[in-house]
Amino acid sequence: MTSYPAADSITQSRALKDWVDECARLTNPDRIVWCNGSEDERRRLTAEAIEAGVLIPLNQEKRPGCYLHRSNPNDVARTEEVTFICSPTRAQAGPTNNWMAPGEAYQKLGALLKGSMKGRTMYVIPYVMGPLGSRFAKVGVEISDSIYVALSMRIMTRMGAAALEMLGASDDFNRGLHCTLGLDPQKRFICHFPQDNTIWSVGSGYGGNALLSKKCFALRIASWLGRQEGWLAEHMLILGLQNPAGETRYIAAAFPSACGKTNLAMLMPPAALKGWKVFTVGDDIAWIRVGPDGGLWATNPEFGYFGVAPGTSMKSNPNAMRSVERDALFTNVAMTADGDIWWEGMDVPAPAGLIDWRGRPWSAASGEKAAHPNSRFTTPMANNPVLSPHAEDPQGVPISAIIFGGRRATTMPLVLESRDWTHGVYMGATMGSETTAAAAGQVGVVRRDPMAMLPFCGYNVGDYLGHWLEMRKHIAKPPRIFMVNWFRKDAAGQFMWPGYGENLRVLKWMIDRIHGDAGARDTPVGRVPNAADLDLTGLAMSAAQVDQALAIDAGEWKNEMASAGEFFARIGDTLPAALKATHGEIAAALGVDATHRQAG
Ligand code: OXD
Ligand code: MN
Repeated sequence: MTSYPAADSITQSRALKDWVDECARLTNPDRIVWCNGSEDERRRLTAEAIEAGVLIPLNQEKRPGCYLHRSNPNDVARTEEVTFICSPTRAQAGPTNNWMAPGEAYQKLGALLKGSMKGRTMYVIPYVMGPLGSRFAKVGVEISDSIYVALSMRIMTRMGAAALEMLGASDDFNRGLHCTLGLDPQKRFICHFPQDNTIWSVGSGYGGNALLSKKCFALRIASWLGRQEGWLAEHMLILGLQNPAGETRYIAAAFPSACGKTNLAMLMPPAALKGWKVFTVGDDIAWIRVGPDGGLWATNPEFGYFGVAPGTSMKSNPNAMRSVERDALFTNVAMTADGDIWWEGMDVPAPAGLIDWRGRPWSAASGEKAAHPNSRFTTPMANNPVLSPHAEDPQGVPISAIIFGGRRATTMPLVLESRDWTHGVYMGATMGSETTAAAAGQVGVVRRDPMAMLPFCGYNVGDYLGHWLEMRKHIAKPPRIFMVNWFRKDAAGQFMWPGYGENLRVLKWMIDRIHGDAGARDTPVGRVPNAADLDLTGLAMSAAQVDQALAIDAGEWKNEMASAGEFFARIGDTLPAALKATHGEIAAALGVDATHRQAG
């Protein structure tokens, strides 16, 4: 088998060379290609991907540098049911993760990987997560037989020579081995070995399963590294909020998928709030550390966005639309007759001659979606017109507020401020989001999703919550913690709050609270503004309507406490006592019985 270039000429890391050799012996590729991240390389790989039918060139006049990829229709989303945390014991993975013993996982996937790259090219993809030269930054290397992965990793991470330079002769890097295995769902396994800083992912080419830098390394493995090393890896956007006087505060916010995270990260301020600006630091992941000032500082470890396309429009998120005008890879969107892109919710009528995400002519009469509901764009963050000037700051940005949020038709007010750090961690621990049943008009089934990390926490969720509480001892200046809900509905099933840009009014209240300039009332579940405490300038809503969105309903909260209590019972022994105590205190203040029903 040949290697371009020879490993010895490209890296000083003995450990890296040995590991690449080991993977090559296992998978037996025809060729090994070390990626250097250059523009020349991008052009060459793109040409090869077009030749192989992996990428389809889009209209280069309308969308320069943009290409379409159509995935195997069986491979369009993350597959939580075959995602495993392979820690030495089941207890270390905890009650919310699938677990496989490390020996069993290496053996099972090893058998699938044996000779799996015969006749194929093995790409060695070195990358850095976090700004170069930053104490946040970490090196990973992904080995993959997918040219789509190699090209996507160049967008999503700082990929190539810079990573090998940062690695030097060290053996400290995440080892990610990925093989498509003919995209056979029977051979699909996403296995994480936190103790080995290793990921083995087989049988899928979908971003969340195959771009190992993202969910696999920057969240699952990094959450575990963060616990060992005293920092946090979180499923959070980071935004900068600049007031009319030019002062900027930074906010980190955790939401489950499909709750408007990318929209919030790129928010367009409403015209009525003159002089306010929002800048994006990150749209999905935050690595958070205690800074020299005793506050929390955060960075976005990624270099690009992997966003959901449907629903993105010039109305809902013009900055995202501008971010995909050039150099973007689209996956499973529809293609227009003139080689442009289209998806549902783009706010442009479906043009005639549309080709659907599977490559078939589409007509509205088919009743099918033209773009897959989880179709995506992968685009460099540098394309974002409101990218924060501090997105690449090696120090990260100082965090003034942490927000947790979900999609809740009932119960959760527009905004709620925690009393202190422990109460804030409790809010994050019990946060939930409604399943699609809510969309059908019924009260949805609430899936508890602590800190939006349920599918992404690389170790026992109880220990993870303990780590959050433990962090407080090292933070002299803790940020305030809030809960938000943009999705509350009235009795007629209408959203109570307009959302999108208007959410800035809620963020502004938070910043004012931090400066001591805004009012709030105490309730058993936290502090809530009255309508009069929010800046409602130019908002087409009465104060009474806003108060309705802010209301705390004792009956609804009774159910909420029971449901949160059930989740706590499921966590079991590792649930920190302080959170159990907070639960009891809130229940007592509400006058409800907080007894945890035993799980199972
Ligand atoms: C997600 C994503 O699934 O960011 O959360 O892709
Ligand atoms: Mn995400």
